[in-house]
Amino acid sequence: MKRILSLFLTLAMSMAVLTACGTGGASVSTAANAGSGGAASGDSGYDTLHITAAHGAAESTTVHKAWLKFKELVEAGSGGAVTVDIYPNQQMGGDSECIASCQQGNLTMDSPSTSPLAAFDPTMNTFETPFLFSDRDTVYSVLDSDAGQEVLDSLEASGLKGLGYFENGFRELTCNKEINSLADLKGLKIRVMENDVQMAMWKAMGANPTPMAFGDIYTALQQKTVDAQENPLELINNTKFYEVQDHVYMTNHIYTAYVVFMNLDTWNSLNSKTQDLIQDCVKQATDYQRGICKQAEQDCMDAINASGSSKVYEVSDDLHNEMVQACSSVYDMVKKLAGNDITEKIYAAAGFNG
Ligand code: TK8
Repeated sequence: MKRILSLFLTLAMSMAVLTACGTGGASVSTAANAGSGGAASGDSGYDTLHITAAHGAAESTTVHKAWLKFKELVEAGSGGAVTVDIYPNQQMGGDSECIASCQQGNLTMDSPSTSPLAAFDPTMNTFETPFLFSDRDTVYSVLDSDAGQEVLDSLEASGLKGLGYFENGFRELTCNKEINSLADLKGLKIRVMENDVQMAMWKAMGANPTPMAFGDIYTALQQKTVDAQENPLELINNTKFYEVQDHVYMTNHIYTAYVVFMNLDTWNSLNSKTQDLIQDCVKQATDYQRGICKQAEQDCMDAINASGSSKVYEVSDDLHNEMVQACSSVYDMVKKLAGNDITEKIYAAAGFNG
């Protein structure tokens, strides 16, 4: 059903673009015309651009609120020359489909997790390092560092302009059995993101991981195709995974960022005034989300605990140490996939000895 809807939306958008451009240009952007004096830039000096943006999370999440903030700021800042339509909840397809759509110019902007993006740009694998970050302040300082910018810039080789990082969050394990030691993970059928490092780390911990798109998780848990999954509290709550899982363990085994990007041709067709505004609005939306996500996470924890279907538990230091130890076997893989140089820079910025 979602596929059909997404196909319909894509078709509807393409029609709208063709009508708007009148040139048959394939890009969603009308900016190419604007640059060559075709579409009105107006008195404001901003290019005319209609942005279609997609992401995979529910409308109640802070990443959706960040997108709404971006829309509000960029539309107001450009005096209406730049407009934004946001499609949440995998309406435009799963992460991998949306990344490909953005590369092809059928979507203007997207914000997938780093993990599925790594199949398009292996540099992203630096962020798949388990236990790389222990707190949000370190996360933000690394994402905002020169090394964080270098990872964003690497997207250009894939036809994408990296603009910033929204937050998905620290990931927690959910399952129906009690987990007290690493031995309890043995053979656990767990859904993981479509990423080689994620697969390897769960195997290293003794589990039996299956890669799967985000949109298929709830049904897979319900039908017991898998017994467990892992995601940040916001998604566990807002996608209602707690309804079909008894326990949430605060493993914090990885921090996932959402990477915000634009189709590179569209970006390159914009004048610098428009580019600067878009970049600045992504930055402001990022700051806005950072200001609300900690409280949102707490609220999600409270909601899960109050649900009567699931409870949130801290993990013991012993279990944490066992997990860290087992996962250390994937650091070499990360360096090989992402590149040693950039990985060393990210590790240094994070104060991490991988
Ligand atoms: C949303 C996904 C999600 C991710 C996952 O489309 O797949 O588990 O955490 O946020 O990107």
